Amino acid sequence: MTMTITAFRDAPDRGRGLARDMAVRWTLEEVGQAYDVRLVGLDELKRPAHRTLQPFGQIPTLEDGDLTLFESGAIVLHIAERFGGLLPVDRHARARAVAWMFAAVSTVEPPIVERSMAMLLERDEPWFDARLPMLDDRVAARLADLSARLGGADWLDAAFSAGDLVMIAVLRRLQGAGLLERWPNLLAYVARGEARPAFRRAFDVQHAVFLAASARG
Ligand code: GTB
Repeated sequence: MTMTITAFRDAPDRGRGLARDMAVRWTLEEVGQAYDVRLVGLDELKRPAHRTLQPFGQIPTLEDGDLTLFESGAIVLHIAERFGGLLPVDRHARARAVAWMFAAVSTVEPPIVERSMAMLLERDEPWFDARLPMLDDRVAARLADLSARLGGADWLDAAFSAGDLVMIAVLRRLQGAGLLERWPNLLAYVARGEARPAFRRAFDVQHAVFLAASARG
């Protein structure tokens, strides 16, 4: 049975693939699984019907037969475990790939989200200019450590894995922030991920949703 995911009908990122359905789409493309997408309007997110799938009224979700899942990281892990190619067979390497997934969502992403939320909601506050450098520093501290660990390697732990996929999806949220540019190896790492055919396919499909919505006006 074809899996179904949910994504925004009207993407607030204007089709840049920054919302969290992108990691799920990319994962499905990497493992070669066709999927259906149910587009959800912002007004539908907090309704009971959607909350049965996602208790916090957010996207993405996954329906895979009898299984309904929320949390993009858990969804990526489920797909990567079910189909081959994104998690190493070696037990230790597999555990390390999962650790990188957790590192992406629980260590690297929080300061990035905090900064994005401040940019979105606090720009007009009188203290914003004083707060921004502190938010930048918190993101930069994570990026510096990640850059040091990646060094000159292509991927975080030998072959490309779900750990890289989630990490790159997280780093992409820094687009336009002018922070990633301080670490050329991280810029190249993100570009390497974005050059993967599976990424391109996932990106184009979600971008088409934005283009169709724009055409409707
Ligand atoms: N931890 C959850 C997961 O990983 O699945 C978080 C899910 C989440 O944050 N979903 C967001 C959502 O549904 C969309 S992705 N928000 C609506 C709500 O909470 O009411 C976050 C996102 C939104 C917009 C941009 N953007 O415009 O660039 C980027 C990322």
